[in-house]
Amino acid sequence: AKHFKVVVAGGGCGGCSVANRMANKLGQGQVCVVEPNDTHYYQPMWTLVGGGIKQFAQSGTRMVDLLPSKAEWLRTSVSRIDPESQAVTLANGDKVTYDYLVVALGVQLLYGRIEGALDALRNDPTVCSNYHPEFVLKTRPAFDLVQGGNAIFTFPNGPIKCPGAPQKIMYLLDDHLRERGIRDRVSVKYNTSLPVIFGVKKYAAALNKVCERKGIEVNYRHNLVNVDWKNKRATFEHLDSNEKREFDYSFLHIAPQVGPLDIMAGSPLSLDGSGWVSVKKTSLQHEKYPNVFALGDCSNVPTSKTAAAVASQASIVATNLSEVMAGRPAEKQIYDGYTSCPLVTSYKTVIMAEFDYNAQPLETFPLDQGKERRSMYLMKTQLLPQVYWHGLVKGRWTGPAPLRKMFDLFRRTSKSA
Ligand code: FAD
Ligand code: UQ1
Repeated sequence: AKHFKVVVAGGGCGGCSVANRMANKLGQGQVCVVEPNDTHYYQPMWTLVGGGIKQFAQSGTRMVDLLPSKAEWLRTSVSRIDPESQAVTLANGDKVTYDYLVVALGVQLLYGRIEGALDALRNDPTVCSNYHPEFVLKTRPAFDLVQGGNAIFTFPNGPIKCPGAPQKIMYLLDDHLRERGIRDRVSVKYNTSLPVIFGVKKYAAALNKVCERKGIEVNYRHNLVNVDWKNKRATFEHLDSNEKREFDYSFLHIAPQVGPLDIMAGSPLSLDGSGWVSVKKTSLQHEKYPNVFALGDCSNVPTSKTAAAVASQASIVATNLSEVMAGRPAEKQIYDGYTSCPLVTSYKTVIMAEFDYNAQPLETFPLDQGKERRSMYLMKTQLLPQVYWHGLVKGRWTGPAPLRKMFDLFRRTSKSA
C-alpha cells in the first residue's frame, strides 16, 4: 500500500480547500486526494442556473485545475475507511495508508425516499430540482411552462444542504411570473416540513413578510411523500396530524433530504452509527481518533450545511491539524458554527443571512442584513463565485470573519469617539 502523510477523502469544496492548504505547507508528494469526478461543481450557483441567471457550464471547472499540483490525485472513490489500521480502501480494493486523514465526502441526495420522485424528475418537464446536476437543467424551462394552477416548492423532513435553497428558487419563479404578467393566475405554495420558514428568528421574520407581500401560501409541517406525475398530483403528509393531503401541480420543485454516503453507514468514524462523522464541534477533530478531522456536509456538527460554513471550517481544520502534527492539542482555532445563506428574494435582491451554532445572527457588514438588498444580490451573483474559485477552494479564503472583525472595530471606535 502507498503511504501519505495526509490523505484527503473527497475533492469537493472542503476537500479541495484543505488539500491546497496542507500541500502548500507540507510540499510535494505528502498529500493525497481521493476523488472520482473530473469536474468540480460550485453547487451554490445551481440556484442561479435554475433561475436562468447563469449557465450550467459556469458552475463547473476541471478538478485537475483546482487540486494542488503538489498533491497526488487518485481519480477513484473511497470504498472503506479503517481508522484503526489508518488505511483507506479504494474502489478497486487497493489501499492507501495515512498518518492523518481529512474526511470531506459530502452527502448523497435521497430522492428515493419520496415515492415517484425520480420517475417524475426523469419524465415530467414540469418537475425539477436545483440540487441535482441533471434536474437543475429542467428548472428554467419549467418556468416557461407555467400558465396557471399550483406552483409547489418542497422542503424535506430531515437533513438538507443549504436550507434556504428550496425557497430561493420560489422567489425567482414569483418574479418571473410577475414579469410575464400572469402572477395572479398561479397559486405559489411553499410546503415545508418545518414549523417555521427559517431557523433564525431575524431572517424568518423578514421572509414571512416577503411571502405575505408576494402572496405566497406557506404550509408548515407538510412533507412530500408521493409524486404521481401522470396525474400531476403531489401527496404530502402532515407531520402533526399524519393526515395525507393531495395537491395538483402545474410546477413542482423538489428539495431532497440528504444523508451520509452508504460507505459511511456503520463506519467506526460514526460513533452513533448514523454515518455522520463524529467530530468535536469546536475543533473539528474526531471524537475518538485524534489523527482524523472532518469538515463540510459529511460531519455531524449541528450547523447548516453550506459552502460558507466550509470556508470557516477549512481554515480551522488546516490550523488544528497542523497543531496536532506538531504534537500540540487541536485547539488553536475554535469553530463557532458560522454558516451563511444568501437568500435570493427576487431577480434583484438578496437577504444575506449569517449565523452561528446558537442560530444567532453573526453578520459581517455594518448594515442590517435582514433587509432585501441589491448590494447582497451582486455579492451572491458576481463576487462570491470568484471568491469560491480563487479563494475558498484554493485555500486562500478563511470566510468573512476578518472582515467582520474589522467592521466591528470601526463600529466600536466610532461609538467611543
Ligand atoms: P461537496 O462539495 O459536495 O464535495 C464532496 C466530494 O466528495 C465531491 O467532489 C464528490 O465527488 C466526492 N465523493 C463522493 N463520494 C466519494 C467517494 N466514495 N470517494 C471519494 N470522493 C467522493 N452553500 C453556500 O454556502 N451558499 C449557497 O448559496 C449554497 N447554495 C446551494 C444550492 C444548492 C442547490 C446546493 C445543492 C448546495 C448549495 N450550497 C450552498 C451548499 C454547498 O454546495 C455545500 O454545503 C458544499 O459544497 C459542501 O462541501 P463538501 O466538501 O462537504 O461537499
Ligand atoms: C462565503 O464565504 C462563501 O464562500 C465563498 C460562500 O460560498 C458560496 C457564500 O455563499 C457566502 C455567503 C460566504 C460568506 C461571505 C460573505 C461575504 C457574507
